[in-house]
Amino acid sequence: MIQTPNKALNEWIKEIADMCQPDDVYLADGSQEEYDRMIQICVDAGLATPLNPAKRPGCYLFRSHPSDVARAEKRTFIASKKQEDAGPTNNWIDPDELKATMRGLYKGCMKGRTMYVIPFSMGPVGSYISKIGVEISDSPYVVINMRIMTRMGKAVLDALGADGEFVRCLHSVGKPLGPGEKDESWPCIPNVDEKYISHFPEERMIWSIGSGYGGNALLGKKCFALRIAGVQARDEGWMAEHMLILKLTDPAGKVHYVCGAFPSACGKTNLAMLEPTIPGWKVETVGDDIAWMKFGKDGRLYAINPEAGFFGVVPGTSMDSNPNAFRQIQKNTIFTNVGLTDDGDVWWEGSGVPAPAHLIDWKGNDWTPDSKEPAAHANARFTTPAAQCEVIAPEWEDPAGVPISAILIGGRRKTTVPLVNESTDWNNGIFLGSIMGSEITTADITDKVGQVRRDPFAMLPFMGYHMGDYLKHWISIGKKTDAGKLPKIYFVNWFRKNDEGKFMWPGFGDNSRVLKWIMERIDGTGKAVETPIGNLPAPGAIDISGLDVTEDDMAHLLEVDKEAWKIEAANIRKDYEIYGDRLPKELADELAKLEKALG
Ligand code: SAT
Ligand code: MN
Repeated sequence: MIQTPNKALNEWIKEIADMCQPDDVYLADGSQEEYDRMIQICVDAGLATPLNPAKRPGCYLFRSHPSDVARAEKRTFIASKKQEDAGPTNNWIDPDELKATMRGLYKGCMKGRTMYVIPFSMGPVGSYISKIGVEISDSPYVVINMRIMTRMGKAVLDALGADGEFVRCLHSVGKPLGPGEKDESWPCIPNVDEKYISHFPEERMIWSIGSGYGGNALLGKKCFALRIAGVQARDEGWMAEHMLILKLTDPAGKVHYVCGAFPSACGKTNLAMLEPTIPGWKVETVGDDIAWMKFGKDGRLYAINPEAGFFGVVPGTSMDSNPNAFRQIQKNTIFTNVGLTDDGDVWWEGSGVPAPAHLIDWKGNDWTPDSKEPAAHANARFTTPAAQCEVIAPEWEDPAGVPISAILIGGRRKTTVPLVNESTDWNNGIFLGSIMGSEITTADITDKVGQVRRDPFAMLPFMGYHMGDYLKHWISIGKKTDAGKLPKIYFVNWFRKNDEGKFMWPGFGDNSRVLKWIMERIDGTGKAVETPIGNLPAPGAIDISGLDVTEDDMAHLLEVDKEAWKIEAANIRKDYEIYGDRLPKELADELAKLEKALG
């Protein structure tokens, strides 16, 4: 059995090996040589295809099992000791019962496979904001991806030392091999109802089986860095949030750092790497998905990106939507579930590159532009090192983190919510965070049209505890420092539509115009008007020079429709019922204030 300097880790490795019965146990060192070897294992097994090095050097394509293409939300469990602590938005199973079930599934599940032990750090190794985890997995795909997405290997083990603490992350694809048997394709448990992605918050432990994909298998990401870290953050007085981090520099060279929480499919990665359309402004990227924030000695909140890579959605990534990501994934990138062209390159819908006459689609079938099915799965992903992003901020790995001036929050709202709205104070900002979400668009469910699927701070799928307690935690964070040192919270909506159903705001690089106003507000020069919902840009305060948006459109984008907000407030009151007596009083007060202001 392998030995590490950490006694608790050694005991855990032995316990898991006894249960899962792998043929081999291997301790990952995080080296390039090891990464190359793991890829070769996948290539030799027929699980990975090397791409043409003249077109995409260092790039590989994986095709997952068609059943195993995204996070399995309904199979994601928060197994807190008490059901009420998981809250109304999570799936709960009693932890003893769940462990008994899963031990049954784990028994012998790694037969015929190697068990990889993967020490990793979320955040720069040794930063006071960082935390260590160890993932045990039987998937070389996981080893490869974890090396890109986290700091992984020997340096982490050294930092862990003899008695350091770590989060236990156990993962298996759930497909043991018989003697001489080989994988014929991506191994997993195809039946979704037999997959488990389980969290034991009190024990800071994650158990996952049956899926090899993304957030189900790369346990450092949503499972640890949001769900388990969320519980740690609550207990330790910091924040683990589903937020991008960007650095904004104005023409005079003044710098602000901004976090942003958006549900999936709202362009978070695009915003993190935005190319401003206003002259002299610059955006650089610190993170595209997760922010961990702690108070610095000066009483401000400092954020780190706990990840080391980007695991982004490929379809729709183009020179128009995200030129930085488009360039970044030209090399040293793992692609999962995109099309393979005949000349050994990859292709996907929304790339801006004309479709080739023939390719092999994500399912491994012949594909032509006449095919009915897309070439790439809608949730196809790239895994790419953050360090090779052309606009990565030089301080993105600063162990001290970066001081946050503003937090953006927002969803996809075609009505009601204006382009940008400044909260009046911290608790008002939390109120706006608690009501964010996207409209239910399935037009045929008529009684739901206009209703909003609330996704507080874009954390709905990533909560490790009771959502009401989470909002309470936000409120308690606001009491830990002077109000003036807290980031200002801005509610944004890039997705407002006009009466003809057309988007009114161009979005993408032009979102820099909204960022500019926000910076001006923080610096005390931006003009605003007070409204019942918050402070909105005064007429003319948003720079629309050179933009094809009329003053009329701007007025519409910045209108506060009182009647619509009255309906919204009534809906919020209904939606708040799920919290029961765990709704923080401060938020009930904010809602009452809004209702009063609307008259
Ligand atoms: O699969 S991940 O959880 O890593 C990405 C996502 O679904 O948001
Ligand atoms: Mn995300």
